[in-house]
Amino acid sequence: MRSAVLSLPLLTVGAAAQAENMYTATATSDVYAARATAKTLSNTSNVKGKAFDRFAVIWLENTDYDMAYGDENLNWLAKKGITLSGYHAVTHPSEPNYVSAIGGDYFGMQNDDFNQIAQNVSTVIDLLEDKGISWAEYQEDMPFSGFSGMEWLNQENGKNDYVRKHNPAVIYNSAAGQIDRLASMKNLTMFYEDLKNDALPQWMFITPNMTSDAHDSDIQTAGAWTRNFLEPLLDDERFMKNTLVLVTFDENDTYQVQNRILGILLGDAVPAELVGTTDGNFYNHYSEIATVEANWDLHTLGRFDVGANVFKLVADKTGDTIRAWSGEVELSQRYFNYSYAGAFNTNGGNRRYPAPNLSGDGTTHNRTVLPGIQELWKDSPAPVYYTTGLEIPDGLHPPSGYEPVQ
Ligand SMILES: *[C@@H]1O[C@H](CO)[C@@H](O)[C@H](O)[C@H]1NC(C)=O
Ligand SMILES: *[C@@H]1O[C@H](CO)[C@@H](O)[C@H](O)[C@H]1NC(C)=O
Ligand SMILES: *[C@@H]1O[C@H](CO)[C@@H](O)[C@H](O)[C@H]1NC(C)=O
Ligand SMILES: *[C@@H]1O[C@H](CO)[C@@H](O)[C@H](O)[C@H]1NC(C)=O
Ligand SMILES: *[C@@H]1O[C@H](CO)[C@@H](O)[C@H](O)[C@H]1NC(C)=O
Ligand SMILES: *[C@@H]1O[C@H](CO)[C@@H](O)[C@H](O)[C@H]1NC(C)=O
Ligand SMILES: *[C@@H]1O[C@H](CO)[C@@H](O)[C@H](O)[C@H]1NC(C)=O
Ligand SMILES: CC(=O)N[C@H]1CO[C@H](CO)[C@@H](O)[C@@H]1O
Repeated sequence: MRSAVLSLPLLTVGAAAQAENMYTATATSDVYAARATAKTLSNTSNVKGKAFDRFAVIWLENTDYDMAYGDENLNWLAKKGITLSGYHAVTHPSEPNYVSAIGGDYFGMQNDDFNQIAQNVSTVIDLLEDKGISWAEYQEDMPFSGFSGMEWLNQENGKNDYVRKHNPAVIYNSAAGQIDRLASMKNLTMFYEDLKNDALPQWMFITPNMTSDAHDSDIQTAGAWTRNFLEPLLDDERFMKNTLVLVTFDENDTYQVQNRILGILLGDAVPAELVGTTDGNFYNHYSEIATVEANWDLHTLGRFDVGANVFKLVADKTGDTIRAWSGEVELSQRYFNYSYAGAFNTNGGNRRYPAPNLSGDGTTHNRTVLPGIQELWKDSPAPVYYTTGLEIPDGLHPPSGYEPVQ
């Protein structure tokens, strides 16, 4: 299937349309029963990129920039790569940040609820599959591949382990609505299985459990987990195949200060002369999509991915222009700590999904919107609020018509 977006409505009104609701049960007996039959896929591919051939993202939780940078183990990792000192989250709390990192918007979300984003909204998964690039998620302690329930507790001590709000793909029905895509949302046991079989994909999103990622613990625990996970992989040829690793956070911890977070780029795709350096350019979660688009010449989603800066080490090879923040309101006065209105804003306000901006951006790059997305949205009368600029809205500076309700 080249364009999943386009073919979906034709295929799925029957069985597969329910796929996103098939594995939502959280009772222990339901989980064990589903685990026995759920499908697991390990797709691989080898599509050359301009700056890297594999992208692995690890997200930690709720830590202010200085706290993260001050952690001994994260600092050790930072010295092996590039420190991103201008990386910002897009809002609070967790879930909308995860959602933004693959879909190019958070659609007004200001909660961690059981949200399901409409099937006609695409993610980076559509863009990757369109070019035959394999992908997977690895969610620590997810009980089985494709589990879509709210949470799964540690069966020994009852503590939080896996949570849906930290699994971006499962929240989008365009991903969770297909069995083969659910089968690529796996746990960390499967990461080690895939590593052993030399069957890791080219794009992966890794979420440690609620203790490992600092959510229920502290930055020392998360730093130690991350180093413990990555250190052996840095010398593992099954993992390092011109690989770029991004370690970052969903959001800053202090809601009243700027939502700046630590980003660390490392891996064998980082040129030797950049190891130990700092890149202070403005990035946000949308840069994760833009960087992948630039690297593999993907189409775009036509949302905030289009204007986002591509990480400089990649932009240097793709010809993308890095821009500085030039909004009417200067960056130091932007907090990104509060969501505008939209489909998932439970405080009210305009609930309409905005349409993607279908005109390509010939000013900063020449990528075009995925043809399947163009086809679906070309006649849509829905408002468009996506510019091609770096400057994105937030609750205090909302898109016109999407002012938040307190
Ligand atoms: C991980 O997922 C696999 C595949 O669904 C499942 O068989 C296994 O039991 C899961 N592992 C853990 C630790 O939950
Ligand atoms: C989280 O993962 C770690 C290992 O990465 C494990 O030791 C721990 O038991 C898991 N769950 C909890 C609740 O800590
Ligand atoms: C897996 O690979 C097959 C064959 O290349 C492809 O049709 C399918 O879209 C891929 N699925 C995922 C989830 O990557
Ligand atoms: C966002 O930050 C500003 C500046 O510190 C503060 O006035 C405002 O209360 C914060 N908003 C929320 C929702 O935390
Ligand atoms: C986009 O393509 C047009 C036409 O080929 C060209 O003039 C323009 O310079 C390109 N823009 C960028 C940023 O590459
Ligand atoms: C996309 O889905 C939403 C929610 O079902 C719907 O309101 C909207 O009209 C759809 N847009 C298009 C272009 O199909
Ligand atoms: C959509 O993108 C084009 C550039 O490609 C831009 O000129 C236009 O202003 C954008 N639309 C909105 C609503 O920002
Ligand atoms: C701009 C920035 O990094 N924001 C802040 C995140 O929170 C801590 C305060 O707890 C600040 O020190 C950071 O500067």
